[in-house]
Amino acid sequence: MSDAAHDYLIALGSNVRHVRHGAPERVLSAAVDAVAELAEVMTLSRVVRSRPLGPSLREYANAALVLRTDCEPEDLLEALQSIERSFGRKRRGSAWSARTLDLDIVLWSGGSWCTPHITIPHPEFRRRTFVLGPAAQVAPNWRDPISNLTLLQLDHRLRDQAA
Ligand code: A4P
Ligand code: MG
Repeated sequence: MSDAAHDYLIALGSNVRHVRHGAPERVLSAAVDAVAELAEVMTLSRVVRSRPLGPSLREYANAALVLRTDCEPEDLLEALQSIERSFGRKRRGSAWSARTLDLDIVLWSGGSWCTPHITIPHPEFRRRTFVLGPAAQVAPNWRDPISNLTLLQLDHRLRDQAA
C-alpha cells in the first residue's frame, strides 16, 4: 500500500433492470466488478432490498463496499460517475428518479471534505437504513467525523428511532 492510499466507503443503489446484467442485484454485482478495475475492493456487504425513499415506485437493491485507492475525492467521484454512465445512467430528469446505478461516497479516511461538487460525509447517510445497514456490515468501527459515532452505533440508533 502506498503512503497516499485512502479508504473510501461507497454506497451502491439500483432500482432499474439493466438490459444485459438484469435485475438490480445483478447490476450491483457487475458494478462491484467495475469498481474493482479501478481500485482495491477491501470489503463488500450483502445486498439488501429496500422500499424506495422519494418518488420512485420501484424497490431498490442497496449495498456498500470499502475501497482503497490513491485517488483524491474529486478524481474518485469522476471515476464513479463514469461507471454510472457506463451502466446507462443519465443525469436528466428529477433528482431521486429511478436509476440503474447510483454510487455515492459516504466516508473517506481523510475526514470531512466539502467542495461545490462533493460533500463527505454524505449529508443524508445518517438517516438512511439502506446505507447504514450495509455500511455497518463492512466497517462497523469506522467513526463518522461529524457525530463521532461509529457506523454500528449510527445504525443501531436509527433502527431504535424507527422501532
Ligand atoms: N455529490 C455531492 N457529494 C457527493 C458524494 N459524497 N457522493 C454530488 C456522490 N456524489 C456527491 O448526485 C448529484 C450530485 O451530487 C453529483 O453530481 C455529485 O457532484 P446524483 O447521483 O447525480 O443525483 P441524485 O440521485 O439526485 O443525488 P443522490 O445524492 O445520488 O441521491 P440520493 O440522495 O442518494 O438519493 N431509496 C432507497 N431505498 N435506496 C436508494 O438507494 N436512493 C435515492 C437517491 C433515493 N431513494 C432511495 C435510494
Ligand atoms: Mg449519487
